[in-house]
Amino acid sequence: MKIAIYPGSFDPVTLGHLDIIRRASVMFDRLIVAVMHNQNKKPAFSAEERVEFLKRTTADLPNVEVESFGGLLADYAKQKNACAIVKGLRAVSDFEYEFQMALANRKLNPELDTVFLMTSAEYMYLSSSIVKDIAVHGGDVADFVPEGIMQDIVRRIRKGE
Ligand code: COD
Repeated sequence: MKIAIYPGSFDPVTLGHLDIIRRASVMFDRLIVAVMHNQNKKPAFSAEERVEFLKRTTADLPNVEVESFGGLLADYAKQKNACAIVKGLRAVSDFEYEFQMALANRKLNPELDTVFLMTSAEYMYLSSSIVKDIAVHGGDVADFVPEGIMQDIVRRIRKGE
């Protein structure tokens, strides 16, 4: 069984993330979407909230699971018996950072390869930070986040709860 992990902050999940999840889910037998800690980012949503948004958004994908993990991705992949990490690439600016992480992860776990999926053109500019910025200033995020969780994201960001 080919198991892959799609790790990220998902703070919150966007249509760009969902596009990668859908495309990766047909490439592997099991896809584990892992909400993890990025030491360079301070999340706006708790890990539990991010997992819940992702679970609701991927409920129609039977081979996709969502979990959170607080440690090293390379260890988590070993624990889950995963053969690959899935990452999305939007632009050249993503490449350097992702390249560095892919090599570090393979050094930590030599059996682990990283598979990069190119963004779909319509989501090239899209990030969780842009969604939060638009929502906090009262803009419409309907084209950027999955429909089923949009209201919850907006309510939560505007109230700052
Ligand atoms: N289109 C395509 N792909 C996209 C889009 C889009 N519009 N938006 C985001 N993506 C991709 C990103 O390129 C990334 O691959 C993935 O989706 C998740 O994105 P984010 O922004 O939610 O997540 P990041 O980049 O903050 O995630 C970083 C990790 C949490 C994966 C990283 O910090 C990590 O591995 N942490 C665990 C600790 C660890 O092992 N550290 C050592 C790493 S070498």
